[in-house]
Amino acid sequence: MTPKNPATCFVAIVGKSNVGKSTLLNNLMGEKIAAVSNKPQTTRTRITGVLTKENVQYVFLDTPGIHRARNRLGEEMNRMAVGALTDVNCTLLVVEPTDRVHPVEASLLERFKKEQRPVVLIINKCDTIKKSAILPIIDMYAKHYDFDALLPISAKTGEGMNMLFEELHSYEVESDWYFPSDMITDQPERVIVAETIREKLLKLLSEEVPHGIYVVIEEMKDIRGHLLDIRAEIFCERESHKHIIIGKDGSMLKQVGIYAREDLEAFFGIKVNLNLWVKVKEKWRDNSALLNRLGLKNED
Ligand SMILES: Nc1nc2c(ncn2[C@@H]2O[C@H](COP(=O)(O)OP(=O)(O)OP(=O)(O)O)[C@@H](O)[C@H]2O)c(=O)[nH]1
Ligand SMILES: [Mg+2]
Repeated sequence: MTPKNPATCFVAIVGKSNVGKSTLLNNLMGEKIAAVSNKPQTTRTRITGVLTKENVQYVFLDTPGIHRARNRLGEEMNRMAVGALTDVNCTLLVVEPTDRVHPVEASLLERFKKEQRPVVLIINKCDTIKKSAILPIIDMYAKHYDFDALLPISAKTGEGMNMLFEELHSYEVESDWYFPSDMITDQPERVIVAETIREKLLKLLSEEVPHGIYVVIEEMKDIRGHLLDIRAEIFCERESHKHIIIGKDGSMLKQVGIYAREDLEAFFGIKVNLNLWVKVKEKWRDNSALLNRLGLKNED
């Protein structure tokens, strides 16, 4: 058998907030590289997952959920999502199995029509509905766009993922790979650490507080290859939020640290020592220069 030529496949994962785009990215990768939470606006930047399988290199672009922006950060996130649509071979529009097309999806579909873009509709979270409910949802979406395929899946259980990979074959193009074959993401280690901590804050805190948080890794030292010593600063928007994040006698911060350390030890494969500090930075989500420094500004 002659070896196949190298091929690549760039895939954008887009949709409204909280539909499971990052869960899908993690499942496609077989590794957790993107933060996931039950709160909207979890993903703030474009996250690249690189998966090299036999002769094909897939480059998945997870994006922030498109939403009605209430601050500059939100505007940048929306821009980042739409920016990911340039130069991809395939677009996955991820939706939830509901009985109506959300306005965010309708407006994306209008855009796709103008561009005559090849789009695969991913109806995610199909583990939450009866099998008999899937067909009417497929019919409803099919009336709105001439999708290349409409696939019911569950990014959580993995159901339908084989079908998705089968579908992606048709978008491969013969080309040299863009990334080394052992690379899985373009996110630096410090970003992965910061995002892991932010994910735990999203998990443990209620609605308003975690959305106003960013995390900076001040120091990360590898001590003789068997201990990672990390000092992280958690910035929130108000003094009152700071108290909530720290919790009674430090209990909340301690729990954040326990959960984050667990994930980080699994990711890095060594022991992790985590020092967390909480600070206040008012109105940072409208601070353009800071957003730029934090890598939360769209560069396109
Ligand atoms: N039951 C079920 N839950 C899912 C599935 N996929 C994702 N979820 C849950 O849906 C919530 C949102 O998942 P995310 O992957 O963070 O969603 P997202 O689209 O990346 O969200 P944003 O980054 O905020 O736009 C989390 O609580 C996930 O556990 C699925 O297939 N089934
Ligand atoms: Mg996400």
